[in-house]
Amino acid sequence: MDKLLISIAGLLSIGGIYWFFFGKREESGQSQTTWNVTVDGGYIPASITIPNNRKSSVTFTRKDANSCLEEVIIADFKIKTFLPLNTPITVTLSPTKPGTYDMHCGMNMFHGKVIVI
Ligand SMILES: [Cu+2]
Repeated sequence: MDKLLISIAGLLSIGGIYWFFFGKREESGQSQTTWNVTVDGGYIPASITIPNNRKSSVTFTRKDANSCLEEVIIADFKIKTFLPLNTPITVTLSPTKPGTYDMHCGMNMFHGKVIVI
């Protein structure tokens, strides 16, 4: 009987651990301070969510030879960065106000969003 109770307790705590990590991961899917954005025919993902009043880093990797995408601009964060082909470039965002901010290529043709929550 004791053994049975112990294994039930064991199963419950394993379940709890799963729930804890799974729940946490879902939550951090809402906003995270580190993002990798692939630049290939646009921005993938096209929308990133970061927390307000914290530093977040976004690493862009351009895989598209189209010169249209060689520059990324996030005007509200004064970011205007050249993206060499296949070279990860990291920019730091320090938002102080929640909102949705535009990121776009040098010619304002491809668009993405930075959402601050
Ligand atoms: Cu462009």
